[in-house]
Amino acid sequence: MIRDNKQLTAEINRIAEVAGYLWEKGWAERNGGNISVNLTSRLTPEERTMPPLPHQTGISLQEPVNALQGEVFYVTGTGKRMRYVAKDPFDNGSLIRIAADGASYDMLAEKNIAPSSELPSHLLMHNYLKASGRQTNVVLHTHPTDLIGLTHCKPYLDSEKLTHLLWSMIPECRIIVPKGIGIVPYEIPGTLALAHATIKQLSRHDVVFWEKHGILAVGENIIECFDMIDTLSKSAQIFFSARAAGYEPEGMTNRQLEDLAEVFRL
Ligand code: 2HA
Ligand code: ZN
Repeated sequence: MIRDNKQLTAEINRIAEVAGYLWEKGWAERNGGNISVNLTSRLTPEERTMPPLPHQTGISLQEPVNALQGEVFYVTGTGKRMRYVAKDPFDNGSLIRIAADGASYDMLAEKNIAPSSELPSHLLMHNYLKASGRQTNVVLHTHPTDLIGLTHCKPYLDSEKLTHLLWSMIPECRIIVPKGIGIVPYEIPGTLALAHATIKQLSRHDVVFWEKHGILAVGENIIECFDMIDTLSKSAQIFFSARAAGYEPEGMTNRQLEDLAEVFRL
């Protein structure tokens, strides 16, 4: 029984915890957002080769993910709501295993819940990150109102400019999101075009803004992914609050930001 694995259950509980935060934050209207987590290292060799659900094998992927052969992921289900993932992750998501050819996957547990429409994109990102040697297990996508709001303003659709603006609102932002943010111009949700454009940004960043749609973060664990987005959102709120009060926030100076980089070895 897969739920007897304490390490796995702890990881799934963390996914549920974060799904709850996404809902509480107002970042997950209806079925907005999706999560995938590589759980392979949490499984015993026997669990890694567990039999698939009946008739749920060889589900093809649009593009192969050769760096992920045999790896097992938890993925939120298509059309499933984060507020329900929070309550019952196994009723609103599934475990899948990438086949030995890297071109298809099997459904493992526990129910036959079809994965998120963004699964092919998530897997391409996991594949890219693994092939680049990054210690990244998580891809988290969500819809934070304030950060999406910023992407509706053309002058901010510039990675350096927006990174500087958000960093300069609060010292933590510089520390918690040291690689800044990448920006992907609008693409239709769920498309591989969006995935490939995102992967380009992931070579330099852990957080990517999708114009007029949402945010994607990658990291070693899901709490760290949530924290990066939450800190960026805090910065955006400080910026908007100052603006709403009728003044332009001064922002930290370049010197102050450089001092942080030096002290925290960023
Ligand atoms: O899962 O957020 O981008 C719904 C979405 C698609
Ligand atoms: Zn989305």
